[in-house]
Amino acid sequence: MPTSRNRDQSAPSAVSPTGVPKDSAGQTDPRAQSGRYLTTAQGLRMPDTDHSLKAGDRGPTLLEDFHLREKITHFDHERIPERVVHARGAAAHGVFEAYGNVKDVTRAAFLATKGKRTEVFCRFSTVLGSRGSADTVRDTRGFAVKFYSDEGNFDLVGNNIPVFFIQDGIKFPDVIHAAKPHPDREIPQAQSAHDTFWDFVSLHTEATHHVFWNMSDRGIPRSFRTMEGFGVHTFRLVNARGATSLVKFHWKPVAGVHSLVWEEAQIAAGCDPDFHRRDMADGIEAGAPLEYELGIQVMPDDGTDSFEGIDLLDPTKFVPEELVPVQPIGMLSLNRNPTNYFAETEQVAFHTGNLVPGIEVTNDPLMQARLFSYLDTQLTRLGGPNFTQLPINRPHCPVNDMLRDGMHQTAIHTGLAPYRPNSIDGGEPLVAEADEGGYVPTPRPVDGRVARAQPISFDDHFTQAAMFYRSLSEIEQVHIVEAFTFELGKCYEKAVKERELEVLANVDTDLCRQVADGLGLPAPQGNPPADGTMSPSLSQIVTEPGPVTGRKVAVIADAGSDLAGIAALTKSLAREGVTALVTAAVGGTLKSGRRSLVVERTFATTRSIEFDAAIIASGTSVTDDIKLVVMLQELFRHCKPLGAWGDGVAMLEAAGIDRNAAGVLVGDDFDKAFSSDLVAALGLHRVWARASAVMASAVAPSKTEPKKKTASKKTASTRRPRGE
Ligand code: HDE
Repeated sequence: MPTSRNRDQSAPSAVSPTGVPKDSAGQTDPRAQSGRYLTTAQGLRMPDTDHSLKAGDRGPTLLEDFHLREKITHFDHERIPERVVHARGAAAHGVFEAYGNVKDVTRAAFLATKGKRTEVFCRFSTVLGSRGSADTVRDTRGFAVKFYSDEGNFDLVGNNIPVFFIQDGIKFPDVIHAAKPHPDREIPQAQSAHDTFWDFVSLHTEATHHVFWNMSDRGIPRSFRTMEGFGVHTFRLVNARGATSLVKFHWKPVAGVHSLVWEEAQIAAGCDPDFHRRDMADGIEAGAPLEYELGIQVMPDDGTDSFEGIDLLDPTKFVPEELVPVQPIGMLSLNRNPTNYFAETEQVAFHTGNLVPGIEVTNDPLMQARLFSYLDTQLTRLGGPNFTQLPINRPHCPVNDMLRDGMHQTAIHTGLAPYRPNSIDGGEPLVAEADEGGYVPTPRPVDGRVARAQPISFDDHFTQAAMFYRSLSEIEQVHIVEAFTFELGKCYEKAVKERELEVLANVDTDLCRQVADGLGLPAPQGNPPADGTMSPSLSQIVTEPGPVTGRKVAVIADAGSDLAGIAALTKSLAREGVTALVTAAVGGTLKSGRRSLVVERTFATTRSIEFDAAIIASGTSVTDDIKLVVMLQELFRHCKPLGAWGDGVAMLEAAGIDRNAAGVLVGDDFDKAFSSDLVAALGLHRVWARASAVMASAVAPSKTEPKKKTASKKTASTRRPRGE
């Protein structure tokens, strides 16, 4: 029974943080700034914000200047602590639409209901660097998605790599301390190429598998759009009948999985540290959303927590797609840029414990520790326990939580009884059973002797690392050799390099020999795994052209260029979602007769890394401008398509580029065939046929001969997943 007394309380008027009264629907735009006049935080209009209040024109500043004090005090407190990991990030809003084909697997309505659209906020990040570090460093990328579902927020806080450095969360501070800059000089920023990282991973060999992914092309993604995502841990999904399955989540980018080449990544880190966030924001603004299909691998929950010999609780292992195919269950489209970086991207608070009915955790000891960490870190980062009330973190469903007070409380809670049981507030809030949407964990037996220990099944640190390396194409293997050679070459401690070579010897003899040669050290004998199973789906090199949405092409031009041809090229590329950017020696407008074209980039303001290809328009004069020559040569060296029509080819040749080389498109005129050849070349991502001839190698050429694949290797066999 509710209380019989009449309530006499009154609350402050309902206004937005900037004083906007709520509309009749009780809503305000949380972004609103109200009024046209400059005010103090108290709403007082100010005549001047350029001069402090002084005793005379040349006199000292007065303490009574409340405007000065408020302005400076607020400024002094504008920063919050950056994330201890994943500090560098960029985000976008979007929508997730469910295909509705997983009712058998989960009762989570946002996944199981066909056509159900759920708002999301997705933040991508690097792990190691500070908030202002470069986007293109070699690192794992965070891929964190907050689903604002009708049943509460579900956060899938994943990475672009399916495995992790450690098996038990208690090692997280160790791996991060080792990977962060050295504590004495805080060098190097945002990279793993230093002694403490390799010291740790060479001693802690369960990191080997993740290290191989980091040293592969996955460590330097081309863009967020072309990045795969993984939930990493095994989740337990529950359907409406209470039946459970063990599940791995995958994000498959519609644009394919593509990477930078190392030199490009290094140049971008200097020329455009915002390379990835700019690409995402520009793409969304240009109407090309980033799209990913959500998929699941479903394994039986038979009480063993393992599948075909793979321990599903060991986050250093993945389940090959050849063994359990990824079943697509919905589409994510990131289609809106945030309005304010701090309010949204910086203040968003992910938490692996944000779960909804139908999605549960497993005993993976890494996952278990994460369940503690995320809530804990937000208390420091966001200054108190009420961060869930921030607009970016608020659930989009009713909240009645009995949590009260605390720093920065913005809710004005009504009622007298934030406790249960109560009669004063009519017994509310009520608790919900499973059929009322309550989160009722599936009963699972827990039994065991208390110990700081791990199962024997966690002991194999090399088999999957070897499978990963072996499954890649030759060019991708060369990249791994070069990455190890570079990173270990940056270490000062010989003992660290030698110990990591011993680790490599236990993965692949040939790889170890090549890296040892590059370091000028002897290659140790190891004991690489005998099992030769391959997982071809791990290779990201495509042989058929894929989508080209979001790609950029430089069109090199000057006042004498074929402007009609450029306009036609721009139009035909735009139809494919590709942006053509007119690039010339100086800015302004190129004019010819009645036609004019705006110059969007100049040789001084751009660099090759911005483009996926470059085309020289007919009529463009040959120049020895070193900036253009370097740009064309870099594009060629980074295996990107180049081309020219008409006499534009002369500029290519002046830059030393052979018109007959692979991936160089030459036409008499700009026509349809030229455009479709270019789109096809872009769709292949790189002209790998050029690679061995042009790429700077970290290892002496005679020693880079990649290992030939033997045809007799097994492929992990295909199993039909449950719930298909
Ligand atoms: Fe995180 N991680 N993590 N992590 N993590 C954080 O939370 C932590 C782990 C991941 O865009 C922090 O809000 C521990 C695995 C992403 O805001 C912190 C352990 C995976 C993000 C934290 C792990 C991740 C974080 C820092 C071992 C991949 C960025 C700030 C038990 C599946 C989310 C914050 C964003 C962020 C702790 C392991 C991914 C400190 C203790 C495994 C994508 O709470």
